[in-house]
Amino acid sequence: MSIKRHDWTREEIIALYNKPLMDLLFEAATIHRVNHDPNVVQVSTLLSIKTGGCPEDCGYCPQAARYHTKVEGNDLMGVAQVKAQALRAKASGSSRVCMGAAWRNVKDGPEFDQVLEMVRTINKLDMEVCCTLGMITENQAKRLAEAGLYAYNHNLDTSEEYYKEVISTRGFEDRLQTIENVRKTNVTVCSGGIIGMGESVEDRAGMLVALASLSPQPESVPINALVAVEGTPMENEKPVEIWEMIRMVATTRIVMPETQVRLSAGRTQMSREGQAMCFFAGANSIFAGDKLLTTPNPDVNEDMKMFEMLGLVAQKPFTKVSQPKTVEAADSEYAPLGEKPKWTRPSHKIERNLEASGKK
Ligand code: SAM
Ligand code: DTB
Ligand code: SF4
Repeated sequence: MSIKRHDWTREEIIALYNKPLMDLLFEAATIHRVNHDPNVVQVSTLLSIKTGGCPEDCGYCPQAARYHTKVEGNDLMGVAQVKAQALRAKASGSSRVCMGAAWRNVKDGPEFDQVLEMVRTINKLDMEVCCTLGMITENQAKRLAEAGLYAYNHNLDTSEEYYKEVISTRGFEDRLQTIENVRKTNVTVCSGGIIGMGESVEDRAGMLVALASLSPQPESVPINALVAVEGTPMENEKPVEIWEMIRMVATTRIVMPETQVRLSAGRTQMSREGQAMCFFAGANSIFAGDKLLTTPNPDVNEDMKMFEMLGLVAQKPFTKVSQPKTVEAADSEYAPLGEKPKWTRPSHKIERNLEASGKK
């Protein structure tokens, strides 16, 4: 029943997604219970360590410099500030800190060295550390691993076909390459996507085919509902219905039975009942804290009440994979290579992106 398959077809996944809801829920919940404790939910806290001013044109993103959003950009945070925030997250019950930077890719130099120090600092607090910094090379993945990184987040976001309607400054294959680079280390892979960007059910299934066919499958898969931010090309997308979220979570659970499925962006629009159905359908992770990267997230106390009401408990750190060791900068085995990899720049035209950037 919960045999892990890497050869799911798009048609099979569409058929699952469109099943009568009660059948879909029952199948997903059954698989969930075989592979996980259904009353345990992993809690991550996001921290935007470098906000805004990003050169990419991701159509959903309020941090892309070219769109006229209200996001105020910030330089890279200091290590002490990151430590203070991590301690707060730990005190409020988070087992993981996920640090996000509005970068296209990582460049070797003092800023990356500073991020490595943040990783060391948080790992020493006995919390799982995740980073999402854009594209990285194998050498950079190894340096992150050596610092004690637990997970790297790099979303496929949607199907390969629809990706071309969302982003023109990089290709889908770059995303896969970064995931492959992370896989050359012991760092776990976190990769998922967004629903509600105007994509079809076929595209949602296409993304799940791509994720499920990775071998090994990602250890965690965030499912985000688009947060339609004013000024982005997707500002007028209609909100994702709760039923779509439940179906997407359940389908993800069935095709990736062992992964942690994360109920990610979009929870402010979901009722407790809706979220409870997502947990029943196999979601077993959330982002907690009143902010995601730049947009609001439910209040921590409200989430605590929800956990109490549902009898859910927060997962302890390093439950699934043991804690990595931290090697100090002075003892590092890897020197920065200063590589300039040739990530693709397809630069095809996406009308709504051009319109929103006012460059048409
Ligand atoms: N710059 C890096 C990158 O793109 O890989 C890391 C940060 S980026 C903000 C991380 C992820 O946040 C994106 O891949 C996307 O899935 C998600 N995201 C960004 N804006 C979003 C939005 N408005 N709604 C939902 N998810 C969003
Ligand atoms: C993920 O899949 N979702 C998070 C995290 N990984 C980095 C980010 C959501 C961002 C939502 C929009 C914002 O707050 O800027
Ligand atoms: Fe930049 Fe990441 Fe936002 Fe794309 S999703 S614009 S790469 S911060």
